[in-house]
Amino acid sequence: MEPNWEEFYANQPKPSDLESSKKLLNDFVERYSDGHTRIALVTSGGTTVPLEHNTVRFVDNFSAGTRGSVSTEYFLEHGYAVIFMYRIKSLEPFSRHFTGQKFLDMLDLTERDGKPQLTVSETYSEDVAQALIKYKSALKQGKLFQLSFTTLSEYLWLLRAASQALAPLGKRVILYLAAAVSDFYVPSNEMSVHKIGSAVGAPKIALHLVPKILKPLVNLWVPKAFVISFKLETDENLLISKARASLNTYNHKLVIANMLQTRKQKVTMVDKDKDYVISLTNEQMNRGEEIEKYIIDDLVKRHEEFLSAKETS
Ligand code: PAZ
Repeated sequence: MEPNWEEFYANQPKPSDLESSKKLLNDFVERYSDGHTRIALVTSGGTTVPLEHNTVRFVDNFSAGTRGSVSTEYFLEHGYAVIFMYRIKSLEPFSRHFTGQKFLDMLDLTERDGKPQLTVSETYSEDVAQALIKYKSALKQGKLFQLSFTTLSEYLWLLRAASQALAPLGKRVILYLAAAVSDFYVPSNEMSVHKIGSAVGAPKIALHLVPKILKPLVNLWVPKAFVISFKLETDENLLISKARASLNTYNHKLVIANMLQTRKQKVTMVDKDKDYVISLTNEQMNRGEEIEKYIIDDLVKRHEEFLSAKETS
């Protein structure tokens, strides 16, 4: 049986800084009560599920935060203001371009008046400058606000707070739920307080189902927003049917379906009436093109249509 989301929330520990995050969210949203700027809430990266209260071990997943961080850059290019809700230490917009590099290899030292002077190494300076210009410009215009989470419960509390803060902006809001959120968790009252020991043998840990948060999100928290969820599968035969089932159950606008193995090259956009593929050729991949550019181009058009459509109710 599906667990009740209200009971579930009541038993999830609140992040200690939730109230200050809510204040920052409200301040950000307030800036866009101008009636025209479009706003995207992008969730990104994976959630952890702690196995102990004093957490040494946790269940995690593969998500690197590529989808969310790249998409954020393209939303900003289209003039959107973005709340980027991301897993700590996963990829972030703009700095993601340098994540594969060794930080110290990107720097050079010179000397002036006998003192060491730090510069960006010539190999990287053009790319760093480009990324920095865009990042600083987004911050200066107040268009990018970042919020971070690690655990499933932190994610869920922040998602609810962000959705509720955005609700007054109605149809101008896109929720782009790209984070890989755990479907399972260990309830607080079943969790070991201290590090699970091995002296008594292998532990038996029962994972419980997390309720589907899309339900209250779509129906109660942001009923007017353009909500997009993602569906990840490893078995191609299930992908589209599961995406469609999710749409029919939660009644949101769109599911972006992707396979673990090919997620950087191909996605399927699934709505109530149709589905279509967005993909990159091998040549585009080799040129370093990013599928998120095409996903966001498509979404911006769809959001535009959604905004100009007459209310039916
Ligand atoms: O973060 P990433 O770029 O490595 O992966 C992106 C993704 C596969 C997590 C995302 O596209 C997605 O499908 N998110 C939802 C996953 C889910 O079905 O829970």
